Order: sequence, then structure tokens, then C-alpha cells
Amino acid sequence: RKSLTIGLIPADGIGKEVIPAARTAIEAVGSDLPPTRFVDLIAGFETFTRTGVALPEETVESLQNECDCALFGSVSSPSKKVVGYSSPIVALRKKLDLYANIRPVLSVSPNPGESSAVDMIVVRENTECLYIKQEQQTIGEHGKEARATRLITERASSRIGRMAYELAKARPRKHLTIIHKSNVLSVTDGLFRESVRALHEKYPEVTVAEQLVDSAVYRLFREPQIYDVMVAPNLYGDILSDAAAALVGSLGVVPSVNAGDNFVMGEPVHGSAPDIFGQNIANPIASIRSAALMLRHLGYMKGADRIDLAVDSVVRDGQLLTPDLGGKAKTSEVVEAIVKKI
Ligand code: NAD
Ligand code: K
Ligand code: MN
Repeated sequence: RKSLTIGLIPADGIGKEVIPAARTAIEAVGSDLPPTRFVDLIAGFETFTRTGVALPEETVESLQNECDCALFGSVSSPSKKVVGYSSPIVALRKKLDLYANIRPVLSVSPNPGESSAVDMIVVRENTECLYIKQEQQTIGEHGKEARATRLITERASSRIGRMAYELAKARPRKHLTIIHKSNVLSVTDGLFRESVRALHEKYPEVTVAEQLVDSAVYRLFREPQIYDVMVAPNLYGDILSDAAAALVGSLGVVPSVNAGDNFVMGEPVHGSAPDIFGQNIANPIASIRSAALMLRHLGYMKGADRIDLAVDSVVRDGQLLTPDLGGKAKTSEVVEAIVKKI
């Protein structure tokens, strides 16, 4: 690439505070990236209340035609159903075919060598399973009955599997755990498991284990260090990765990317945090790490490393932490410290 164009979609709440922080971190990397341009784009609930659409066509067009990648902040969902509103992030994942949600969960412990340190990646399928949202309610013999369709395809399972093997291959431990419940759901989870298993011959250097989702949660809490890369269908991946985030202290530090074959979008795992919005105390680390993850995904390892090392160093230093990590620092002070280290 001769240049890099990054779409910025802060969307709602603290997204407006942490996405500019991520931009500042990328700018600080400077010479390790091609000339970089940022494009400000809108989406979200506030956009919906102002314009009547949550995801304007211009935003999608810019992402598809002009941007190489993007950063998304967080959306606020109305507490009651609002006619005409549906989540722009779910729509974007679909429109850009971002089929993988990659969530590295890493301890921010001040003692890096600690044996209980968590260092895993949850690779969640992002397009099917129960999230196709085909639900019906009917009246049966004994009253109301509700059903949902769960879709698992070989294509989606294979492509998420491939992504997971590639990620595992690039890590020191090269270990992949396939999460499923095929003892009960032998047809759907059976297909997921077989599709991922079938790829193993192409990745002989990766060791593969399997685990039923319920016992995986148990082991995640008892001995998180056994996991390296986990790959899971959509719903299990959602639950497991939120649970894993609880192991590392704060939602404010967990990054993710939504990735497809042609596009990548960094996104902090947290939401719009209306309880702390506007106070300059939101932890910017999840978004800054999401920016690094996005750069890594595009092959800019050096830039990504510089950002990650700066974040680690500030956290380990322990002097400038936001309140969610037990400190008193402002968002802007943390950003300033990270930029200085970069
Ligand atoms: P949340 O992640 O917004 O907040 C949960 C708790 O974590 C809050 O106490 C918040 O203050 C804290 N927190 C979150 N991010 C933080 C950060 N960077 N620094 C410090 N503290 C942080 O989840 P919620 O309260 O359940 O939801 C709030 C809104 O966000 C809802 O409208 C929800 O629908 C939306 N949401 C959006 C996304 C998304 O954009 N993908 C994800 C989850 C929730
Ligand atoms: K988010
Ligand atoms: Mn979740």
C-alpha cells in the first residue's frame, strides 16, 4: 500500500472519547505506516434520532470504496424497541462480510511473568448460528411455543476455522481449541467441529484440542492459562469472550477486530457506557489496542508492536490508570502517556 485510509466511526457515548484516542495513537506511529488519512463517518443511535437512519448510505459507501480499514466505537441501544432502528454494527458486519470476530484477551497484570496470566484469543463466528434471528412463536397444545432456527454451514465453519488456524500458527504455543456441544447437537455442532477438524491436515504445526462449551467455561475460570486460540460458533463465542474479558479486570482494556477477507474493522468490546460518558474518564486502552490489532491484521507489525508495547508499559507502570483499573487518571492523561511511549 502506498497510502492508508482509515474510516472512523465513533458512534455513541464514550465511542466519541475513545476513538479519537485511537486515532492519536495511530498518528504517533507515523513513519512505520504509509501516509495515513482519516475519514470521519457517522452511525449510531444519535445519528438515527437526528437523521432517521442508524447507518447512512454514505458511511457504507465510504467504507466500501474509499477506506482500507475502519475503527468503530460503540452504539447505544434504546432500552425499548424503537420502530425503524436496528443496530448499525450488526448491519455493518453483514454488509462488509466481516465473518470473524477476533478477541484477544490479555491480562494487564503489573507482573508480566505471573503464571496465572491470561493470554488467549477467542475467535467467534460472526454471521450465523442463532444470530440469523429466525424466531417464531406459535400456540401449541399447552400454550405458547417459541422456536429459533440455528444455521451452521460448512462454508462459514471452514472460513472461521481457517482464520483460527492461521492465528494459532503465528503464536508461540500454536494451540487451537474447538468449542462445541456436539454430544447434544450432533448435527449442527457436529458440522462445525468436523469442518474445523478437516483443516488440521493443512496446519500440521498446530496442535488441536476440543472442548464442550460448558466445561470450557469452567476451565476458563479455573485455569485460563491452558487456552491459546479458541474457535467457536457465534453464540458460544459471544458468551466465552465476554466471560474471558471478566478475567482481565475491565471491559475497558479488551479489543477486537471484525475481519473478513477484504476488510477489517477494529472495535473495543465494550459498549457506549452512558454512566461515565462526558467525564474524560473512559479507559482508551480497548480502542487503542483495537487500532493495533487492526494494523497487525493489515500486516503493519512494527506499528502495531509499538502501540502494544507502549500500552503495556503504561499499564505496568501503574501511575496513570483510569478509575476502572483502580486509578485516578483522565482519559486524556492516559492517551498522552501512551503517545509519549510510542
Ligand atoms: P458497557 O460496556 O457500555 O458498560 C458496562 C460497564 O463497563 C459500565 O459500568 C461502564 O462504565 C464500564 N465501561 C465500559 N467501557 C469502559 C471503558 N472504556 N472505560 C471504563 N469503563 C468502561 O455495557 P452496558 O452498560 O451494558 O451498555 C451500555 C450501552 O452500550 C447499551 O446501549 C448497549 O446496548 C450498548 N452496547 C454496545 C456495544 C457495541 O457497540 N458493540 C456492545 C455492548 C453494549
Ligand atoms: K463496541
Ligand atoms: Mn457479548
